[in-house]
Amino acid sequence: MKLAVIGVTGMVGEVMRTVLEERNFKITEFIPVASERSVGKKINFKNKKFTIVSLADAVAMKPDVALFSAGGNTSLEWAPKFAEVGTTVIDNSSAWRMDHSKKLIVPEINASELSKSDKIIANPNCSTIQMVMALAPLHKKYKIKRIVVSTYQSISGTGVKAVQQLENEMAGIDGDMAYHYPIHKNAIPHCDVFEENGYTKEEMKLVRETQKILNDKTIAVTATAVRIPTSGGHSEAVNVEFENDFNIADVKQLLTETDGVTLQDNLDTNTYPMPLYANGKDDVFVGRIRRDGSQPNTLNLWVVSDNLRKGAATNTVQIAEYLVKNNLV
Ligand code: 11C
Repeated sequence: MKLAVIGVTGMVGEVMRTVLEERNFKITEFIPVASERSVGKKINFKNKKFTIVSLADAVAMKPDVALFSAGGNTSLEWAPKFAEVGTTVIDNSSAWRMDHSKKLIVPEINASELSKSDKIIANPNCSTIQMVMALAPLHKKYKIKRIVVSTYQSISGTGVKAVQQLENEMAGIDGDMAYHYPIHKNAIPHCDVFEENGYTKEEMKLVRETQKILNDKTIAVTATAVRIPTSGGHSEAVNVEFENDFNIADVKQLLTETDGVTLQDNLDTNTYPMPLYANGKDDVFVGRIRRDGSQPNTLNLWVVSDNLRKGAATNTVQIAEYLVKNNLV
């Protein structure tokens, strides 16, 4: 397995290296790729040093799989060039997610859609992944009618500039701003750019990607995405209305049995998910499960996950693992 990581020096690229190491993903040749200014520099992977190469050089090396996390424009331009030489691209940007010819994959939910002919595979947005991980088993059993979600998103989702902004603000240092406003002691209801309809792109990803992954256009979704000064993961307050009634014990049992989901829900011990404790973990944590008494068949949940792990790097690596395990590359 010749594996390239595109955007290897970025925040997600770094976590991809860690996750590949932790999961002992079998690689015969590792090809680290980054922007021109990093080409020639060394990076560490599995206790060895590797030299960063350019995108063009990486295409010429014809990797079996390329994990992309270098932004939408790089993916749009370069993923097809890799696909043309036979590489299977797993792309972490938003570039291909809503393209009808591309699959949008969360392995625990819909990896079985994949075939050998999928040469560009899209990895969903972090806030979508953690929400559908919690909702997919419930959708199967009770059928979702409508989701109302509010997110509390980590600054690491914006990138290193935002992490630096918060550090500067906490230290009282003037510096570059990733956001229009201070993030320290603040909550900014603005993740990604605004669309014509008044929602942000991040909010619309929750709508469109959820329908695509759960393969059900009838699911109504409305979202408010908010950036908060935390770094360990995204949190989501999810209100979900089902066609069919449920009982809370069954919901908890179902989530306990779901791969990749950890139930943290014990009011007696003040147990519920929080980003501080999800940080560095691969699971999606679910708690505060309770019936919404204001209308029938409706449930409230609190969902937390490390946005750089299951929200990005881990999900991407899991897709690669699935391809290998099923002889699809
Ligand atoms: C955020 N979810 O937290 C974004 C980061 O579409 O892959 C990832 C953006 C994307 O701001």
